[in-house]
Amino acid sequence: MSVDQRIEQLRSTLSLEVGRLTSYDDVEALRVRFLGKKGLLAELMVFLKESGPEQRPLMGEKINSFKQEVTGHLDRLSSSWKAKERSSLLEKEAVDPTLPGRQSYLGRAHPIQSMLQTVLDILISMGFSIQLGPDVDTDYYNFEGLNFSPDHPARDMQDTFYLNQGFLLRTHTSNTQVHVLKSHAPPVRVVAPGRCFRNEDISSRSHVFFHQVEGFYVDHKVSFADLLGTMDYFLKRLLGSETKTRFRPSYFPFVEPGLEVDVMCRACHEKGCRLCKQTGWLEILGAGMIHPSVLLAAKIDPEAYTGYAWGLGIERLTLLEHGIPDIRMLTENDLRFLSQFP
Ligand code: FA5
Repeated sequence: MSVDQRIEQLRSTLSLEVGRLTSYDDVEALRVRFLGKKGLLAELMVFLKESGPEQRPLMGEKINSFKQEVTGHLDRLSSSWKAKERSSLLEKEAVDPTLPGRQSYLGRAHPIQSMLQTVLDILISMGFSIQLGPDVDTDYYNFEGLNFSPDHPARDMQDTFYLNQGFLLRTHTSNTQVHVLKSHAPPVRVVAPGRCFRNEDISSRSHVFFHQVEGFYVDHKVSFADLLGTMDYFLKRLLGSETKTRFRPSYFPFVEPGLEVDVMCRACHEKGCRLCKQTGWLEILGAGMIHPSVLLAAKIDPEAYTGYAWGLGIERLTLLEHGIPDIRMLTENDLRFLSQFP
């Protein structure tokens, strides 16, 4: 084959390949294929080597001019593809400067978190220190160590989410009492905030997921009067002295005697509403003197030590504080609702 025939062949290959180009990168790949060190044009040098001295200058000229032709052609293609790609990128990323700017919102604490912090601040100032117990725990810490025997009817008071391998989601923060009393010798004066879970019907005042703050104090000669005085002082600091509270006797297997505290419903101002079940009052905490069996299970001598404990619901306090009529509003994450809390 003569050099002219080979050049003609390469010219038609090039025009075929140009018809298949889809991008700037394709052009550059074609450039390497034709003009690269081991490219198709480099192969033409074989014709030069094999030619006699009188044909060589003419052949050199032909090869050179074909090389320039290919280079020029590829250069034009490459700049036109580059321009095409740039303009489609601009189109894709087009910004409309007439659009109004996006408003940015400052984050703020969730009302439950704010209430939790307020409660803890007061209790810390009263000499309590924070301990955390596990959300996932065993039957022993949630029930048995708190004087609930396996078939104790009071277990039904707290419907439980059971997990596998003997674990459960704690139904109250009282599990922390058992953990702490087992591992710390008295005196202990602890508050234990945390999440609780109960497999019960959701209503305007009860949810399957809520927060409690447990508090307990064990020492020589801790009395029921100490419990009442502590609760009274704490609630006055939290709610103000004008907010009415009432203490009622109640039953929990892990205290004796036990009580519950109700607060006047601020959602309806005692008129009666869905939140307070038309009673004008909302129960916010259970409390009592720690049962001797609980102390014994933690290897604390109930003859030498006594203690009190309480468990306070944070959601109910938050509802009362802001007059929110339904606990579900606290977990719906509706920004129109949440942005009302400074
Ligand atoms: C208890 O959970 C006891 N562990 C409290 C306790 C601790 C008593 C130490 C004695 C000594 P109770 O189930 O009543 O008790 O719950 C205490 C508070 O948690 C309630 O007053 C309420 O404020 C809150 N609470 C309970 N269940 C729910 C629920 N489903 N949704 C929202 N808050 C709840």
